[in-house]
This record gives sequence, structure tokens and C-alpha cells, in this order.
Amino acid sequence: ARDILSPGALLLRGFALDAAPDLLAGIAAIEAQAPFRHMVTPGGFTMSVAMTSCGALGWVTDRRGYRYAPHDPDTGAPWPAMPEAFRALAERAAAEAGFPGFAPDTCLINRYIPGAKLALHQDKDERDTGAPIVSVSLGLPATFQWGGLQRGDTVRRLALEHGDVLAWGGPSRLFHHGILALKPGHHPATGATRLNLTFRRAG
Ligand code: MD3
Ligand code: FE
Repeated sequence: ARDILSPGALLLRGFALDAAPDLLAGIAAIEAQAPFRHMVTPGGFTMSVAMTSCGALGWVTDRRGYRYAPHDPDTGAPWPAMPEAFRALAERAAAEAGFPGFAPDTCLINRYIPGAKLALHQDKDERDTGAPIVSVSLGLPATFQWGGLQRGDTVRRLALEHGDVLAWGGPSRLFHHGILALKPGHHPATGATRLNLTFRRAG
């Protein structure tokens, strides 16, 4: 199924189901090199979502601000390479959503445990917001919230499940969005957690 949420925003339900075992194996390999960590926002809050990255760049935050960096600040090493299965899935999903030729240079991996959440925000740390963002949900379901360009725009809710893929580009690229506190549960593929892969062209 291919649902249009707004112009440039598409939901591809189950698009990543076949690739999910490869994606989970890739996450395990990445996490062994670049462990998940709870980063601190510029305002001094520790994020409830644990994060790591792969690709040429990784998204980081600390008291100095949000940015993309070529090295993992925790180890000093370059971020692990983006697995081919990750890149290929993101490119195929973007093409399916009407954005051919998507070449992500970073994949942020978000790990949620029950209670973890991501407040409403915009993704605007990328140099070129002409490229879309592709996001893959794995494991426990979550309630996704999305509004519009303005912080005060009406916010809608959507349940995201294992294997669902979202693509955001064009007029929807800078829409506000977030994830409500994860409910406890068990998923056969990920146990008591939700994992999210977010592919971007950042550099
Ligand atoms: C709408 N992650 O890492 S994915 C993030 O599920 C992030 O972990 C969430 O928001 C997660 O920044 C949401 C869905 C998503 C990702 C990027 C978007 C929605 C978006 C960019 C623009 C508009
Ligand atoms: Fe985001």
C-alpha cells in the first residue's frame, strides 16, 4: 500500500519487511563499532532515544549544538560504513515515492524503549533540503505525529509498524514531526524495543 499523507509525503506500508532481517543484522554490526548513546541537547536535556549512525556523516548533539560530524565523538573513529542493504532499500523507497536517484550519506539509527519519545521538531540540519528523507520502522509500533511547516499547524497521528517506510520530500520536507512515548510490549524481531532508520543527504 502507498498512502499519500500530504504532497511529497508517502507512507509505504510493509515496504521493508523482506529486508528487515538484513537491516537488523546491519544494526548489530554497526552498534558493535559505534554503540548506542543518549546524547545531550543544546539546552542540557539528555535524550530518551538512544542513537548511533552509519555512513560518511553522523548526526550528533551536545551543549554546543546539533550538527553532522564525520567521526563518532565517543570513540574518535569514523562512523561505520553504510551497509549496501541499507543504501539500496532507501534508494528503492525514495524512487517508489517519486524521488529517483536518492543518495543518502548518513543513516541515523534511533532506539526506543518504553517511555522514550521524540518531541515535535523539524529536520533542518542538512545542507541541502532538496533531497528527501526516508525513514524505516522496525520492531514495536509507535505513534507518529506530524504537522506542517508552522509549529502551530494541526498535528495528525499515525501508527507506524514493523516494516513501514516513510518518505518526506518536496513541500513536506520541513514539516514538524515527532514520536509519542513508546508503549511497553514485545516484538519477535526486536524484543522490547523499536528501532528507526532515518536516511538523509546531509553533506
Ligand atoms: C517528517 N525520527 O530522527 S521518523 C528523526 O521514528 C526522527 O525515530 C523519528 O524524526 C523516529 O529526526 C521519526 C519519520 C520522519 C523522519 C524525518 C522526517 C518524519 C519526517 C522529516 C521531515 C518530515
Ligand atoms: Fe526528525
